[in-house]
Amino acid sequence: MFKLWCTLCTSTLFLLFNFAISSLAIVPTTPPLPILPLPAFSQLKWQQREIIMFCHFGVNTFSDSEWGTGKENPAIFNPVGLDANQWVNTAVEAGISLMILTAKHHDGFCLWPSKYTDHSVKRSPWKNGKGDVVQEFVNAAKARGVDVGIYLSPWDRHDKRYGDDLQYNEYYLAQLQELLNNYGSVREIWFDGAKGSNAPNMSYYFSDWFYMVKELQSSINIFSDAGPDVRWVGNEKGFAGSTCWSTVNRTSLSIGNASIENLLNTGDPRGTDWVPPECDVSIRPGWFWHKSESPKKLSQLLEIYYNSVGRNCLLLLNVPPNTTGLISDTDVHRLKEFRSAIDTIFSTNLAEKGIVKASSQRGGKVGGFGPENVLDSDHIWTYWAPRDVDVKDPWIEIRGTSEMLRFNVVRIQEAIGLGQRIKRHEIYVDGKMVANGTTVGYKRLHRLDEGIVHGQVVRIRIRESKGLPLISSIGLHLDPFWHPNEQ
Ligand code: FUL
Repeated sequence: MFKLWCTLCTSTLFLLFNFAISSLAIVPTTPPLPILPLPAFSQLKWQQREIIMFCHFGVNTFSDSEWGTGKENPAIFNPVGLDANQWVNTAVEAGISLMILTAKHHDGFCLWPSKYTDHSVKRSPWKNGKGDVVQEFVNAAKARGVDVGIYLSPWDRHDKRYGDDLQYNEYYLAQLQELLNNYGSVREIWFDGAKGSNAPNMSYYFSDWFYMVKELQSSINIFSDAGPDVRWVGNEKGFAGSTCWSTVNRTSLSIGNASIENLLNTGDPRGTDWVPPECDVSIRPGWFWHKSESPKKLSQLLEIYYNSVGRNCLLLLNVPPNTTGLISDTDVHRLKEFRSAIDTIFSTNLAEKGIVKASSQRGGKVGGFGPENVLDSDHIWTYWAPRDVDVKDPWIEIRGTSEMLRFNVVRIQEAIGLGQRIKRHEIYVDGKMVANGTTVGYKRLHRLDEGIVHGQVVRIRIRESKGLPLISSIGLHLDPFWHPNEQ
């Protein structure tokens, strides 16, 4: 009897204990609802690459031109020292994870032995016509874990089928199938908008092309003036608009239409499609290598970086191989300098030394959306969110000493996985405004006009946003290369 009584008591206590624990258990606050449209998985991955590399290479490299006529003799193509590993190593050292090769430029010469034309490496002396630059490029990239992208120029100044809509579109689709079926995974395809006078009425069957691309490659992003996955930024200087939305209405875009360049540059806050911009620019004046040209100065590359990556864009930097088939030492050197400058500026976040506070926070201390989330290393899925009612003038600030908080660059990143939201923001140091702007997006960098500032409280005020602002990262950095008075 005593034994039964004891057992009953123990089980009752156990049940009571469990009940108490479960009623005390903290249920984490749920994330806020997204604001549509949202990036697709492959677009989010693309955005986090920040800098990718273009390689313009082909007969133009040997004829010292930018736009070949299509009449080039394939015999001029002879890069005797071609080493795609050297291209890829150069990219890896610059922190680049995706490289895009011009498999065919406007001159129509193919860097792979296409079945559908003889105007290719097949008829060149390089490797006795047995070479395949696309294959060497893909192999080298794979060996170093770098992803590949392909540029296949729609405009073709060589092929006789160009100008006949049916025949040329069939030819173009056949080449797309060769490139996307035979070389493994391709992460970006670049559809150029240029079109020349050799057949001004030629129509490209973009819908057929885009369907075919998506059928053949599951994680690819399609780039063109009009997306669908990545849009052109509207210029070749590497500069996005100071307002730059990843959103736009795809129905307002078309390929090769100069009148939409402003829209491409800024995007549209009311846009119903997520089509973020890519800033293509060359490290040299031309896209192809020319003996007489040299790479841009470090200060110019940094200017481009702040105006592209620092304005919610991806930077597609062209670094063209030379006639030997190598990236020139001057360019390798400049890229190293560029990477090391970016690391010097951004590897130290002075905000980490301070204390972070905000106007309010969603949820409690545990599992909530507190301001401390802006200082961790996840720049997408952990973020500060204010309370639902804190919509009027939410703010977040870093407090420290003025020795600690000495900086000339402010970095703000939105949690774009839940939509791009911020429309207007301001930055104050000890109550004085030092910078302001409109959009933030994945990353917004402000180089301060007045140079280095220091203070005890750095406050970021979100003056206008679509719904609640969600901030995933904040950085205060010291850029030793930034001398505003000398620019
Ligand atoms: C342009 C082309 O005409 C240039 O030659 C270059 O390839 C650039 C990236 O795109 O439209």
